[in-house]
Amino acid sequence: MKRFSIVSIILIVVLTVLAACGPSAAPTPTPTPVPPTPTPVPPKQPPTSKPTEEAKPTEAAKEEPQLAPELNVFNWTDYIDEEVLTQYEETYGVKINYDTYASNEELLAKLQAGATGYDVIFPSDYMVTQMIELGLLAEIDLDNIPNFKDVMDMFKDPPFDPGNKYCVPYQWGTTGLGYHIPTFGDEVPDSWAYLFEPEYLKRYADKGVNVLDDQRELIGAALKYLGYSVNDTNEEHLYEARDLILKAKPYWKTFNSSDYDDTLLIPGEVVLSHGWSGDVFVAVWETYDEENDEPVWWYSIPKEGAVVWVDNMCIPASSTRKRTAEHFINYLLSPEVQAAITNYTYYASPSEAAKQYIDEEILNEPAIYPPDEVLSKLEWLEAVGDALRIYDQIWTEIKSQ
Ligand code: SPD
Repeated sequence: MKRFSIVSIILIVVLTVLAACGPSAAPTPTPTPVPPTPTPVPPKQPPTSKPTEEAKPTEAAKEEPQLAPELNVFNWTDYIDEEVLTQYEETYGVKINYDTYASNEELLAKLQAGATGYDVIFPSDYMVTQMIELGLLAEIDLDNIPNFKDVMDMFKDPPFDPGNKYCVPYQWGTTGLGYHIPTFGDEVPDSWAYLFEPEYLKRYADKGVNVLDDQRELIGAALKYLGYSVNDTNEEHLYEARDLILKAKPYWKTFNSSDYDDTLLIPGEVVLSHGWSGDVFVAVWETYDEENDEPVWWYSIPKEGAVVWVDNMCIPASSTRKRTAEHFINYLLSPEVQAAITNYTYYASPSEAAKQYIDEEILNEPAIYPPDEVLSKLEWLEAVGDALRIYDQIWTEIKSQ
């Protein structure tokens, strides 16, 4: 729990007292440009004890539906403040078994290989479509998710899941370039050329370049640079994207989308990284030069356009604890919990009501909450139907050469 520090523990104690005062008791944001402190989850009632192997329900749980004793949750790497899980276990007596993955394709492969134990998963937009088509998701009962009312309109009734029949949103963000300011100086890597053009790469590749180990994201970035849609299904265009990637690949040090912020950006193992907004902002705040009051890392959205995405909370068709899964999903969607997650992940929350609890530095950061004029240049990844076969084949070529 890297961003959960002593400061947070003090804040928990303060918030436990302040929680009784209602929403106005939200923590005061720290002044710009000091990196935001995480907002611990205001408990429904003072924490009782540390979670044990068999968590015991508290008084709050008595008004709740019959809940299963445990829940198996499978989420992206480093995508939650673990205090949120502890709080749920202590309040409702449900033990959370938490496991992580690094890409949509890894999640899909696990489910297709017959993994049946999971109760809550977090696929992105296009992967929701694929999973619905494959019959891998259970329908969700929105009546059991009252916090869905706080979801912003832009995330309701999405094209990849009409009527939110299967999923509700968890967190959203963009995909761009994280760059090391001391290396680039006044120059802002504002184009995908910085990732794909050998003429550019030659200047800094010896200091390390990372790309996301994610087939739709990497092929999508190459397509976008070539002037095509990130969802292009034209075979010729896809081969052009493959060739661009293969020419750039010798200059790349790593393919990493799981812990690149911690293991590559923060320690300075690379100076440029294809990355997701929140992960790059972890590096921005963790390396912030407080003495000179300036960041060491920053994030740019390339001028050719990029991907905007939303990860979603869904229940696999094989889950046997659907009602408890919905209860947990509703908890994760509550305004205070959404804010605690965003204050930890630096990804934007789809909950309008969470905004009052989100640190102002995050809420007012256009690279995290992009304004409409930026959003209008971005593209959502969509399922590509039969062309997925070509994407898979190209990805195998890219990874094996
Ligand atoms: N460290 C958590 C990252 C989660 C990012 N999900 C992004 C999916 C975009 N296709």
